[in-house]
Amino acid sequence: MSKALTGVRILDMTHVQSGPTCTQILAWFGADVIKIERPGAGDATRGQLRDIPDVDSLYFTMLNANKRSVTLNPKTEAGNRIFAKLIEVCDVMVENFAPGAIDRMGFPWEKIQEINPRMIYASVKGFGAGPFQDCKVYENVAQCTGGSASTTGEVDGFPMVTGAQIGDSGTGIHLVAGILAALLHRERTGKGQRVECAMQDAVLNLCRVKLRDQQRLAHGPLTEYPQYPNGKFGDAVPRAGNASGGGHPGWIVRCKGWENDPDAYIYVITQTQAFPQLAKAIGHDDWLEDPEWSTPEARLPKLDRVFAEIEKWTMTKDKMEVMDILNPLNVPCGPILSMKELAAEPSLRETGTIVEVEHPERGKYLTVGNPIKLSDSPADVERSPLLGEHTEEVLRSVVGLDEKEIAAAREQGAI
Ligand code: CAO
Repeated sequence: MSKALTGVRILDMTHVQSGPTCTQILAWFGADVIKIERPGAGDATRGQLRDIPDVDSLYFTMLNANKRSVTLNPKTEAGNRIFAKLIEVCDVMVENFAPGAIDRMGFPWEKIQEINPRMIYASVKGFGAGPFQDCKVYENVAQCTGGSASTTGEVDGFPMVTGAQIGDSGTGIHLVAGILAALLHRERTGKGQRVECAMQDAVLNLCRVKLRDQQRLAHGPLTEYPQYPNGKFGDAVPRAGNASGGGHPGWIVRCKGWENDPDAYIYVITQTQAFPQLAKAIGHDDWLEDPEWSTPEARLPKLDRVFAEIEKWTMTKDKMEVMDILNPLNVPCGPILSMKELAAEPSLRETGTIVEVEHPERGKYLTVGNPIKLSDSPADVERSPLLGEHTEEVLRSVVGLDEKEIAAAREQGAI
C-alpha cells in the first residue's frame, strides 16, 4: 500500500515538542522527514527526563519516530551551503525555534523563496504578531495565555493547566492541517507559501466554547455551570470543575474502590433523551413522574443532587461495570482510565494507537502511534533515529556531496 505523502520531503528544523509532533505525523503519512540537529548536541529533549543513562529519552523517542537524523550547523560556511541545497530539494520546511532564529542562520523567508519558490515554510511560535511576538513559549505558558488555564480548575480554586499538551501537540496538529492545505494549493498554483501557527491561537481555538460562554454571560448566568443557581458569576467565564461544557449536564462520580484507587471514577452525562433509562438504572423511577425531576429545566438548579444520587449507585459498582450497564442504555459515560490501563489496553494495540517499538539502545518502548487512520495508507511506526544516524546517507543521496566534500564539512564542524 502506498503512503499518502510518499515523495514529499520535509526539512525538519523542529525541536522539543510542538514542531516534532507535526513532522512525526507527516512522517507517518509517508513523507521523508529529514531532522536537522546541532552537531554533538541534537534536540535538547534527547537528554531531558532520561529514564536510562546515556540513552535517548522517551521524550525524544516518542516524538521523532520515522524520521532521519542529520547533524548540521547552518551557521558554518559548509553548513550554510548544505542547508541552502536542502531548501532547494525539499518541499516543506518546518521549524519552531525562537522568533528570528532561522533568520539569524541567514535564511529569512525572502531568501528561502528565492532558493525554492515551491517551498512551504511552516513555523510554530508562541504568539502571533503583537506585543508578545518575540517571547519564548513553552506548553504551560500557552495554556495560560490561550484561555485554557483561566477556565480550567475547581470552581473556587487556582487556575489549572491540563496534562493534555494542547499548547505543544495541539499546535503541531494545527500546523499539519496548514501544511497539507498549502501542499494542495501548490498543486494548483506551483507556488509555496508560509504557514504560521501561534500556540496562543491554537489553544484559544481549542477553547472556542469558552469564548462562546463569555458572550453568553452578557445575557445572564451560565445555567450549566456549577455556579448556577447558588454561586456567583463575575464578568469573565469562570472555572467550572468537571461540568460538561456542552448542552447536557455531566460530572465525574466515584465508583467502587475509590478510597484506594485514584482512578476509580466515571464521567456520566445526563443526556435528556437517555435520562429515563439512567433514572431507572439507578433506582429512581420515581423521578420520571415527578415534575420536580422529570424535565431538564426542573433538574437544572439541583444538578448537585442529581449527581449525588447517581454517585450513590456508581459507588456500588466498579467503573467498568457502570460502563457495561449504562452503555447499552445509551447513557454517554466514560471511565477515568489511567496511563497504566491505557498502555495495557488490547484494542488500542490492535488499532496501532499504542505501539511497541524496538530501539537499538533502549530496547523495547511504547509509543502512541498515529491517531489519524487512513484506510489506504496505514502508518508503520518505526523507532526514532540516533543523533546523526543518517547524516552521510542524506548528504550523499539528497544533497549530492561526494566523500571529499563530506570529509571537508566534517572537518569544519559543519556536520
Ligand atoms: N546548528 C546550530 N545552531 C542551531 C541549530 C543547529 N542545527 N539548531 C538550532 N540552533 C540554534 C539557533 O540558531 C538558536 O541560536 P540563536 O538564538 O543564537 O540564533 C539556538 O539554537 C537556540 O534556539 P532557541 O532560542 O529556539 O532555543 P531555546 O532552548 O532557548 O528556546 C523554545 C526553546 C522552545 C522556548 C523556543 O525555541 C521557542 O519559543 N520556540 C517557539 C515556540 C515553541 O515551539 N514552543 C514549544 C516548544 S515545545 O515545548
